[in-house]
Amino acid sequence: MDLKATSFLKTIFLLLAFTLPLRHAHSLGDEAFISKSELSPSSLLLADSNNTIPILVDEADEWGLIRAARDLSVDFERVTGHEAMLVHKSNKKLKTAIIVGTLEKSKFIGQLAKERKIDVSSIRDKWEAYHIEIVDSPLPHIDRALVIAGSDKRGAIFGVYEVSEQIGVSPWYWWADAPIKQSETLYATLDAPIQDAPKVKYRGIFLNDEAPALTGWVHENYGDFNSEFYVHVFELLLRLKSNFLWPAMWNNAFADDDEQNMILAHKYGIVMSTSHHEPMMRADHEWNRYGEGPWDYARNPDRLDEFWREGAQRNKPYDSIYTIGMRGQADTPMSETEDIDLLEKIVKAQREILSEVFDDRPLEDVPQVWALYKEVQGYYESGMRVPDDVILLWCDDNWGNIRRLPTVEERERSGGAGVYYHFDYVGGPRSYRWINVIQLAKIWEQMNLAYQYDANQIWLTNVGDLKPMEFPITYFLDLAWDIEDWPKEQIPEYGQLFARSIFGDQYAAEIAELLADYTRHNGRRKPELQEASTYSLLNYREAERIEAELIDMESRAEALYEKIPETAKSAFFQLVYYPVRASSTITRMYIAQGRNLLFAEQGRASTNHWADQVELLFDLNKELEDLYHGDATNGKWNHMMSQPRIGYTHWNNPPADTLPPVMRNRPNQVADMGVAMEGMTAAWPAEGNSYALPTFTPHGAKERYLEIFNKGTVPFEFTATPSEPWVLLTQDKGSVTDTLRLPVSVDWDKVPEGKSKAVIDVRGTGWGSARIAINVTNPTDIEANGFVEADGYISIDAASFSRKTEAQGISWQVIPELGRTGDSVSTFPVNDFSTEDLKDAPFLEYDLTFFSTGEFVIDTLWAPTWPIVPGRGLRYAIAIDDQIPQVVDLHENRDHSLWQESVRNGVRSSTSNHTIDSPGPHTLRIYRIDPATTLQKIIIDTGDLQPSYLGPEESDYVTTK
Ligand code: REL
Repeated sequence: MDLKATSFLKTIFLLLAFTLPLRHAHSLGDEAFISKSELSPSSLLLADSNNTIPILVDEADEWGLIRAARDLSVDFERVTGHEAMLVHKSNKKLKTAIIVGTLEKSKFIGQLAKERKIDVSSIRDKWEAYHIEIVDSPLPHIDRALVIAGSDKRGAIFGVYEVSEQIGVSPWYWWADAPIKQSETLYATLDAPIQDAPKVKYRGIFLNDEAPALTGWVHENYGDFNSEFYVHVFELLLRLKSNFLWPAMWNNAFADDDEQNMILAHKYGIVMSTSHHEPMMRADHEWNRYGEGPWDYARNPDRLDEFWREGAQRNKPYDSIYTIGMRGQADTPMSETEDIDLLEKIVKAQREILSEVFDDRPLEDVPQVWALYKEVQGYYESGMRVPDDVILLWCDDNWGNIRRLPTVEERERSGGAGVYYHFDYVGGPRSYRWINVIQLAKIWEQMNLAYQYDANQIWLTNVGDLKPMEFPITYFLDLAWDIEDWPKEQIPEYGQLFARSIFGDQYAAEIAELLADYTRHNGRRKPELQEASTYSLLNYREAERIEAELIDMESRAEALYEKIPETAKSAFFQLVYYPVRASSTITRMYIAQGRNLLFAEQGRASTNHWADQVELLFDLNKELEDLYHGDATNGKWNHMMSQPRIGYTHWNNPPADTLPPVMRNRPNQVADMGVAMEGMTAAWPAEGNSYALPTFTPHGAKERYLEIFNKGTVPFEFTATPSEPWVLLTQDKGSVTDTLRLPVSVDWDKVPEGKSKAVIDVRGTGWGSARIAINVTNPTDIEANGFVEADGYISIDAASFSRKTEAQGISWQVIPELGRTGDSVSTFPVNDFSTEDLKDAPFLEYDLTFFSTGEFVIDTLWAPTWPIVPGRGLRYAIAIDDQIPQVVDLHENRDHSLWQESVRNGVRSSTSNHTIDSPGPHTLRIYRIDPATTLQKIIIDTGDLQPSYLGPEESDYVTTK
């Protein structure tokens, strides 16, 4: 090949390189550009056993960037043992360097750009963008450099922390003691530049509901919520590529408590604001400290104006977003009635203050936000408006379901919109403040809606005490950075990437499973809402199954804890072991309480054993907390898990965990038989009862059980005799000390066709015998196809559809891991259109086989999503076969108690009635009408559906082909 041809190819390559879409780096993804070994000859050595590459940063550059570069230099020491020297001038000794700077303030970056050694045209003027590239001969005396250029201060800082994470320092190295991934050598390998920039402008957290846990810890370590504490928060946020904070406000006033709080936030690069009910950068508590007269604009406008003016003046030098509007103090409505005139007057006054204070810039350049929280959204819906340049902050219902998103017209507003979300909440129907109860998939489902409807100016989430929310915080902020990098199909993988980023490859898959399992479990029903009767002890072996899942989850966590290297144990405890074991302990305690109460009613001697179990598990909850506060974390996180979570009786937590009430009895020194059976509270012998096991059908439960138990303390012998040869028992006699579970099944080869009856006669102590009826239905002549009716129901996981039909470019798609029992389905792309004409609607089909006929209720379980668009519901249509589809609006009845029920249960149930007049195969169709309807489960009651929390497990699926 001649020289000309090579240079032609090179030109083509360069052209291609610059027209290719930007490569994005996301630390958890697969675009790693730093490795421990030299991956290619063009790799740049960053560190070996003797030296670490120096970091060159212009002294004139941003203070916050120089500070972050210093973090990077220390991070190198953490990883390699050698700090990277921070230098401000290029000199002969350098040879190679990491050059860090902003486009505007770094003379080094400026020179590189000017000499076209880096092409930063596509990040210039962008918000928080960065460019990373290996450059040959970047500056005199330097042969090669890893260049990190930022379009602005934070862009450069994020580039620096991207490198930090890739060399082996997790953003959680301090806040969760994530182990440093030590390495003697480090190389950068990039064959093309990496450029990245966020999709959401302000991405942050709200430290809230912060006592007793965070407050106890802060007081012990820092005395107060001062700058010594806050610098740790700022650093964490920047490492997570976040830029925005609502500070702790329960007993504090960020700017007033310590002058350095605000100064350092600004210098670090954090944009501060105050929560939805704290206007004009003034904390609620500042009014308690300095305010005169009532917090009431109608009566006290002058003093309030003055108070707010001081806030604006104080914050003028600092990056801030001004909350405008007014609510009552401490998160209460401003007044009993909507006083729109007054609120408009308040906003007008606040904006006047801002334009006077910020007389050097147009008012639209002073970021302002109006939070449409709780009753304030009502003001908006009743017609109140603020000027277009104000960001509208739409809020969730405090339970992770966004109430409303911008309409097409609202999306035209110049200020745009954002979302205030919750991982933690104090309020009704019940506070949840202790542990992480948030599924990643739920965050994705909701924040994807926010993204699609352009609520992308602010994404803010209430994280309570910050710990133990590390996992969902990371995900939320990664989605905020660029949700397009994280499609729903990657939800399961994210857990693995998160685990890998902290614990390395070896156990990532197992850890991810544990993270998914415990969050699914807590998402089913938050620990604070659980009680003895949550999971059914009688039906579908629900409590037993959940208990088995939990025990299995705990033993996996236990086994991993043993294997995890010493250096990672504390992090593992905080991020995995504690949340798994502590969450499991609560549920197991309530299941034990359920057994205790049931067994007391049945008179079992084992009642006391289950009372002891409740107490043991209650104590274990405290022991785990003590471990978190002490030995497992070397005492670093004392107080952090001190939030009470057991013994709620109304929305607010009890002052301390309170032992659930248990029953105790005093068994006699005799032998005294009782017989309980699956599905029944009453146990033989109890007055006025007849005893039967649930009906056996070929596609139903394969096995049922009797429990022969002792009411006294002396063992006894029993016999169990079935009346028919097709009733199978695993034993027909034996001895019982405490409880003996006797499985019962039927021999389908011998059962007659149609309906049959039998009896099991159980004889033990005392007079007479327990006679338990066995009913069997063995239908014939029906060839089953699809989900088969059995035990009086058909139960289907929504994602197990038999077919789906797309229409008008919209289709039903699976959202993995969303929901209480499996995956969910929703329609994509999310858009503004409802499919009013069902001919144009995408639909799902489920093949079913009924053995019975009649009027059946179909209960569909949906994510508790809000209709999002004003004046519209959340509709679907449902039909069996060619019956006329019924249109159902999930929000037809907007009764508050229904909403409460839906957030307690984590699903919104919706029912429709259908007539099945012939047995055999049928097809159920579910049509999309409105966007954002997300289906989890379908339960058809064909006459014998029993109460349970999650509904029966999925029915048998039979294929005829
Ligand atoms: O979750 C919320 O947004 C509210 O409960 C809090 O912001 C509220 O202001 C509360 O902490 C105290 O007043």
